[in-house]
Amino acid sequence: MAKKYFYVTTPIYYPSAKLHIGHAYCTTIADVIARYKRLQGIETYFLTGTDEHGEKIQKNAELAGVNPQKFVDDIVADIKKLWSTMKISNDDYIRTTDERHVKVIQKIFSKMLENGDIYLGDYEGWYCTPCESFWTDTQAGENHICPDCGRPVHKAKEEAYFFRMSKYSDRLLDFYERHPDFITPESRKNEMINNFIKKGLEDLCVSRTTFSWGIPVLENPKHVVYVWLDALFNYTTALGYLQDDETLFNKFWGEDSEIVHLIGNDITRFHVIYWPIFLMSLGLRLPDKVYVHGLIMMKDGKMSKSKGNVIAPEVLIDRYGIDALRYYYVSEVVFGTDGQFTPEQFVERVNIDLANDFGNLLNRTVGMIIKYFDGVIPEYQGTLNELDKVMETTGKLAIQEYHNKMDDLRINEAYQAVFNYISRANKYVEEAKPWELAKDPTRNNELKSVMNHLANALRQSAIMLSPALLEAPKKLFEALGIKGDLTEYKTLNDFTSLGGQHVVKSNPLFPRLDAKVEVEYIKSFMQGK
Ligand code: ME8
Repeated sequence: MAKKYFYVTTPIYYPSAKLHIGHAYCTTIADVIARYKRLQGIETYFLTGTDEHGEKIQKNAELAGVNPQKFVDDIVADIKKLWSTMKISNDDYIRTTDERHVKVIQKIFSKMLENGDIYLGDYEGWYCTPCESFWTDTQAGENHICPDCGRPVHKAKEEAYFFRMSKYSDRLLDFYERHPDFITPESRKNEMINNFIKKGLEDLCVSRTTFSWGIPVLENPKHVVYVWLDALFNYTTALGYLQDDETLFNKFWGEDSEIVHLIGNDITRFHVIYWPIFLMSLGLRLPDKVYVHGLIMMKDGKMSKSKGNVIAPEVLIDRYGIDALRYYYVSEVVFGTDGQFTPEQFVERVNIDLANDFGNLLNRTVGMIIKYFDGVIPEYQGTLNELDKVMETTGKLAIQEYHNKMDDLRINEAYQAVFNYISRANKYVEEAKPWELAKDPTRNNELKSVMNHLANALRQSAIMLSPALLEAPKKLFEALGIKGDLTEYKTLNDFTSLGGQHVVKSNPLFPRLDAKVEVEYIKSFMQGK
């Protein structure tokens, strides 16, 4: 049974550089899920934020010649601006440098010290004095060289805190067994069990003394808390955990809440091994699902600054609008497996699905209603013939499939179902041939029926598209003269009550793009410009 509340999170991103279309993908999918749940009347909380501590940020700040706080403040301002431009509907934005977070992490660390899960020991590794960094055997390699600066490293020992991971291995495996959907897709689970848990979990070093940009351990402030222990708890501190007001925490981290963490496959281990174990240590409930999405790759592999193949979301939004990018995300990337961004496919999605199939269906429907019925949508006539029946059955099935897939978080398949409905509606026009019906006054009711079914299919598609597309569905409602709010979700299954609205001729929802010009345009931003 569906739970009363829904809590969805994105990873908190490192503010070490500007975000790219990969980060925006994850945040957009979380946004689509949150909007969908809200439409269904489920009280939803959507969190995103930034992971601001650690050696890398400290070093980047040094390179930029500013203090770390100023460094992250500037990037975070950019990130918040991006989410606002993209109309991301997050309910809160957590920063690990927020005082509310810092204090809670210190309390958590103390609790874990008290319950014996964290103990003080020695960390042994290969140390690079100029870089002040420890490296493992593998990192230092056979020649014992610092992987960062290439200078020789030496064996060194240092006091550090450790977390007793091994104590929880059996409980974790038992939890996986009892919650088969915890890690989705399932392939990720087997990977984790075989590669990490079965090999035996080693105690985890959870403090550092080689740099200072982190949360100091209260009991021993020369240590700062390991970034992942610090970062993972953002999901609970943002809700008020261990703070004066725990109302949100009790609601959205309580048993009545469905908790979903959306992450990329680069950080699975932290979320499905460390995170549940940390929660067990504090006696807190575990999330329902860690949904591991695939990464957006470029033709030449991962996006990276040095390759010059990073593309910023703003480039696409400024030129094509947020709906085009959001649609690309929900349609082109198969949820759960890696996808590849190519300018050709981006332009094709806009042209074929949005401009041709969707925009054009609206355009021709409005045009015909104006031509044949003076712009007034005819009332529902019943299912007059086989074609009408097929349209309605297709609609019912599409709505059902959309819900099934959305509930399963198979977002691209859910939107495929909507676009199949739209394609069917285009085919219905060809088959019903309204232009011929219009020539025969005895068939006027059939013509009315076709127009009513088309307008309704568009109305229903707009509602289903509305968690993903933020502008086009509204414009579609205006064009069809529908006053109702798109969030009146209960009308989704309604096939009979549309009629009497005045349609309005408007600009195309999505102008067709000149593929050659636009592919070149996007490419010009992919060459590290
Ligand atoms: O790992 N395609 O932060 P991060 C799709 N701070 N998604 C991508 C992507 C791509 N090419 N590149 C990044 C961290 N992402 C930690 C997280 S959480 C407690 C701490 C998305 O800035 C994807 O969701 O490296 C990935 O898991 C996340 O950004 C990593 O962001």
